[in-house]
Amino acid sequence: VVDVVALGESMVTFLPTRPGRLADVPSFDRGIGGAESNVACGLAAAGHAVRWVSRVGADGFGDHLVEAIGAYGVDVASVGRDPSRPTGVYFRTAGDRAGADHEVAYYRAGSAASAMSTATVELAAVRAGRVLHLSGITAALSPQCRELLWELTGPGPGRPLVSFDVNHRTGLWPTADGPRVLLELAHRADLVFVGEDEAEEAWGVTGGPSAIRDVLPEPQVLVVKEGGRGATAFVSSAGARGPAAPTRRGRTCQGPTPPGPADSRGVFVPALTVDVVATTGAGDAFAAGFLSATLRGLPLRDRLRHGHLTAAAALTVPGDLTVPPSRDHADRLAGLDDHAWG
Ligand code: KDG
Repeated sequence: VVDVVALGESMVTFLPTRPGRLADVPSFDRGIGGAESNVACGLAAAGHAVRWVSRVGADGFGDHLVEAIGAYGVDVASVGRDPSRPTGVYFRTAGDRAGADHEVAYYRAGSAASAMSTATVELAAVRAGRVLHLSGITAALSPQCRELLWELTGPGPGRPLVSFDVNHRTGLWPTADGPRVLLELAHRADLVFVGEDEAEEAWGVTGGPSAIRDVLPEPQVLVVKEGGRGATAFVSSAGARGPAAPTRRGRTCQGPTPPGPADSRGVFVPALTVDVVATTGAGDAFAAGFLSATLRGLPLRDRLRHGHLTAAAALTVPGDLTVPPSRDHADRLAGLDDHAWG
């Protein structure tokens, strides 16, 4: 049984070995980037059965991604290899704290993953989990990638719970229709993650989490990330039951434990205060923690706490990907009383 399938492009990431402009730094360390595979690795580290679906080139960087993501315990058997297109790579500045000059240089146009489509990806493998995790990055890669997301977020029998991280990457969109496409996809998802700043930048929504909920009333669960302050989750009554869980006979039933207060005003949980090294990948880590707790049927407040805990682990390392706290450790920290959570 697959708990979560994550579909999206991963890239070899080059991280400068010291701070400074890309024009100045002389050497880089190799890492792994890719919002959806970051989520997959976080979930695998938390003990879930996870599959990553993508396409990479038939090249050394493709080998590395498949091996390294597989080493996290993620099922990579459905990752296609494309001999005619390269694996994407990207470079970014080391520090990316707010206010610091942050540069991202993508070399991914025409990549193997940008050729993902309803024809080149095995749809049955993508739909095989309880949860399907997608992000808006895929929509920016090519028209066929966009079509693939449209298909996967459409109605149909046996559709998994569709989790969608808006991930608006302005530098990736070749045209101005990114915000509109992302909003349409978010309307079609069951669980949406969006940053408060992202909603303002993409859709011009000011007024905080409830104003964003007004724009996105459809998803059963909406999580608005409010930067270093915390996050607010809204759950409609249908979403209070969690994703379908397989029964022994192979049919599905709803998740075992209701999450607690389903509240139209939203549930806010403050973030942890940490010394931030780099924010890249923190949103993915948050999604992994939140999804893990959702799959375990934990109450909404604990889902947010687990999101913050795994995000904190990612915020304190330079790379995109981190090893989150163990499940036991995270459970202990999430179980601390409200006072300890600020
Ligand atoms: O969320 C982190 C990702 O943005 C990073 O790992 C690289 O997937 C990436 C992208 O497309 O920017």
